[in-house]
Amino acid sequence: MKLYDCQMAPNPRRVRIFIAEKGLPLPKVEVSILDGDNLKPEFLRINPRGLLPVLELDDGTVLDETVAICRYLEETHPEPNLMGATPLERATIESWQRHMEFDGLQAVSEVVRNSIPVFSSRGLAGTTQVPAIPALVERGTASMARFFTRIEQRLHETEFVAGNRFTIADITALCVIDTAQNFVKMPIPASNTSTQRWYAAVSSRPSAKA
Ligand SMILES: N[C@@H](CCC(=O)N[C@@H](CS)C(=O)NCC(=O)O)C(=O)O
Repeated sequence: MKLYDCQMAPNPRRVRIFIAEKGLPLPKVEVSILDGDNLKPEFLRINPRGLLPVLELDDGTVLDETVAICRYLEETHPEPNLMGATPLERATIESWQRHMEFDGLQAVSEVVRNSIPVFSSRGLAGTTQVPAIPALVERGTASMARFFTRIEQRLHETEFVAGNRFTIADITALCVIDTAQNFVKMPIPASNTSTQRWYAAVSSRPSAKA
């Protein structure tokens, strides 16, 4: 098994953190999105959409989509559980995981894709070349403000995003927040003390270095 990875990108990092939490040794092949290596024929033969991460199994089967890869790893390596142990817990974690994607990942991607010069002709991730639309930065910034408000409300009530333990929903949220901070200088608002408390806890886990 090997992971086609990109160190600087949030979706591959979600899988790296997931793998680190599981304690799995997994060889990685770095594909540079900034250099456009994901759009070259060698990688498009592996994933025609030109997107990362991709997990290649030993028999040559290729899995794309972050959550599909995590689902496969969860079922083949069940401990520690990161996606739910009972029907209700699985549904709850899935729900929060989707909130983090819709409210957070989509919002920060909109800001990053439409404001960073390297993506000026790559407004969409992957093979379709469209120009960035600077006006979308405003919408993405408003969405990020909503994300910060919603996650603060949630973390005021619960220790972790999906409840009382660390799950895939925390991994997604951490990757959203680090991308916002590192790429477009949108840190957690200082007054959001519950999010700050949660961030200190999850980012000090060894897996966060992945
Ligand atoms: N829904 C996909 C999204 C994958 C995706 O957008 N990956 C980004 C990196 S975070 C990418 O490959 N971008 C390629 C590009 O910008 O050309 C997943 O979760 O795997």
